[in-house]
Amino acid sequence: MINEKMEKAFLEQINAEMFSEYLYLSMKAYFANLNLAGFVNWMDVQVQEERAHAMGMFDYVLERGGRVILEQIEKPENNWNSPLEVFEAVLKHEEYITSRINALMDVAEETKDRAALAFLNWYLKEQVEEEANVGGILAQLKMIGDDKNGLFALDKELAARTFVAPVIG
Ligand code: OFO
Repeated sequence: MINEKMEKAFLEQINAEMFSEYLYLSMKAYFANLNLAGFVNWMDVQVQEERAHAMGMFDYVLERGGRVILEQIEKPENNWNSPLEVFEAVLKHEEYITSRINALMDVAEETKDRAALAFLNWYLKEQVEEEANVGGILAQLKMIGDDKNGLFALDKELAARTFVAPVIG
């Protein structure tokens, strides 16, 4: 059975993952208005990944005999000045999520919940990947600057991303 402190931390993280989904959905809409189909696709995959992250924890809490109580999801930002600004916000958000996963692992350590610690390892590795992936796109956007052809080439590249349902835990 999951301890109360750990359960609370997981429920807060489920909310944070659902917020991530909501934020990327908002970014997807932003790119749709710019007619950048590849960026739209990239965000769509991101949305699906975030739902999978949330559901991984949702299922885990239930598996450990806990109760899942859902809270309100915060309103996401909906306006940015450029694709570069969006990806700066994505990186900042993912760094924040990484810090939250670390804090969750601190709770697992404090409460000697080794099962939760092992489970959270997957999320920690996922964050390393997410930050690297987003950091790469951000670097490309910085290089592209105001070059429209560069932006369209990157859009084409991002159109190739596909969602693969993760095996969590
Ligand atoms: Fe983007 O990794 Fe979950 O939130």
